Amino acid sequence: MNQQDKQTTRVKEGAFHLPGFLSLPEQERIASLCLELGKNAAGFYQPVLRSGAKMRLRMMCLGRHWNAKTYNYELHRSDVDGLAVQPIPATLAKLAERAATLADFIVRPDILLVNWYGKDGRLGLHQDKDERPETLQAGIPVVSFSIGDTCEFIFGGLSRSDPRKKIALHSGDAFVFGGPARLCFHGVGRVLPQTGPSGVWPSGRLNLTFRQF
Ligand code: MD3
Ligand code: FE
Repeated sequence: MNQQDKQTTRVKEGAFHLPGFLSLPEQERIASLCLELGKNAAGFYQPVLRSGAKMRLRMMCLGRHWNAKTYNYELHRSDVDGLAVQPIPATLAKLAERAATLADFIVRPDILLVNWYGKDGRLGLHQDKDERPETLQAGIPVVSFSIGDTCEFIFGGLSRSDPRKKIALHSGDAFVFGGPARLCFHGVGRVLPQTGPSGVWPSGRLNLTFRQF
């Protein structure tokens, strides 16, 4: 079965779920690339928020670094170790552009946040609004790839108190959030241990979010 035969589910206006977008070989390739980059000096770290709370995940930013203290993007990791960020591999950016196209969006990703959730990994309800105002206003999408263990993805509306839905994100799934859904609240609930394809990711869940600054 090729990608043309797979479905693109519109979850709400501007929000698209592409189950099985990544083939198993693509997942393996992305996983090993992220593992390699993650071992470098400017690799994975555990972000500490301005509240002093540690985020319940390991993060690695490519292209630009998301500063967990200021919520700004920068070229050096000034809240971590001052190291320069590593570039986004062009092959990965191209894959994200292809996913966006299937949802009728155009994006040129220049930021890639790689999140590694362990078995107790979580990400509280939030909006992604630290990119340029022009990007947000134009509704240029965020593209996400999930690899490894399944998680419970939570997404709501434009207000924190809006009703939420839960969707299971499986290894190989892509999600595209743009247009009127670009500023929807979302988060990650439970990660379901040992649910990923064997031998692809060491443990837990890997998530890649491609963004345009
Ligand atoms: C909805 N990551 O890195 S990906 C994040 O699974 C983030 O690691 C989650 O939220 C994760 O900021 C969710 C799906 C996703 C990504 C971006 C969005 C959903 C989104 C942007 C706007 C609305
Ligand atoms: Fe987010």
